[in-house]
Amino acid sequence: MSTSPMSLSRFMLEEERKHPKAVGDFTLILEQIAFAAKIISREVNKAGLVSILGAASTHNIHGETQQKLDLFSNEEMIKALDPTGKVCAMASEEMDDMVPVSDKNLEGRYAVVFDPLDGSSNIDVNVSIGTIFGIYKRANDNDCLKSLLQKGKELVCAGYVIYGSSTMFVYTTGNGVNGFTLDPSVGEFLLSHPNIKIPEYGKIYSINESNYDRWTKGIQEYVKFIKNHPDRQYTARWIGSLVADFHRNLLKGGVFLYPEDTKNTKGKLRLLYEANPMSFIVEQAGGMSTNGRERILDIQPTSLHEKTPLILGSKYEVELYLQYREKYG
Ligand code: AHM
Ligand code: MG
Repeated sequence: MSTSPMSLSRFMLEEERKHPKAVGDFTLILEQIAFAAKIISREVNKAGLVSILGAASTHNIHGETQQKLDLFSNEEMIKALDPTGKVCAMASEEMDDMVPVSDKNLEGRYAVVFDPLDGSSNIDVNVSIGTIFGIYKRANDNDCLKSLLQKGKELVCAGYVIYGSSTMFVYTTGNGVNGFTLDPSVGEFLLSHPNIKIPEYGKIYSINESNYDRWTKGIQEYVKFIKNHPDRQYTARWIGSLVADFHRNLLKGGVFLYPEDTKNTKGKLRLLYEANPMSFIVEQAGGMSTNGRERILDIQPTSLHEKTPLILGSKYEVELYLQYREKYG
């Protein structure tokens, strides 16, 4: 007799039972993120049909005000998390300051960071995009900002949702990485990719090569070497959505790079909403992540929207980059 598939909800509950002191707050937060993801997925999938895209505050055929999908996604995340009363602080890539939380969250024991819809340039053209999130325990004192500005290695959970040919929810609580695929017929995420491990090396390198002339010598020499690698033929893949590029490389192996250049002197990606969650996941899957000088998860954030160079993926390719960086700068 075949067993019924493991749903994300059941998986979370079974994980919670492994922690006898758990009171369910964390599971509730994660459940709510998964709920928001289903709503966002639904809107992303029908985006072309209902002309929800375009400038914010346009009207649909029912005369209702429409929003851009990234603003919509931001609101859905907040609407899902705030009512839990468990989140003392939130920060979103879409908002300049901390997300205001309602009073019932003041005692909340967790802080959440998220990029509600990453891959903005791909939203209007039907190319895979995603939601990224990270969850921290509240910092000891009452400073909410401090709870959000913790090092990535303090994350208790990180995950992403990819809205691709199917919708997938991938997350880790520091005990391996698991992926769940949304079955739209039952409206549930079902365990499809248990215990994901990134291969030791891959054949894919992902970098926006139009920045070549602005790169440092280290990155230029690295890419030249990769293209003429003595042992295997690499191929380039660049979707322009971190979630999609990362997800592919996580499953197939390889490296994703958004390094610093003369225009983006600190790279383009944000430490809190993009680099830290993905770095936590890749390390849990057996890979590596660096800014070229230090492990991403060791960086002490100083502001909500700071950027960082990001090089992450299979161990072999990331270690090789560090050698080139060391040699050429
Ligand atoms: P966004 O937060 O505005 O969506 O930008 C982040 C995205 C990443 O998903 C992607 O890796 C990168 O920007 C692509 O940048 P570029 O357009 O320079 O290739
Ligand atoms: Mg983003």
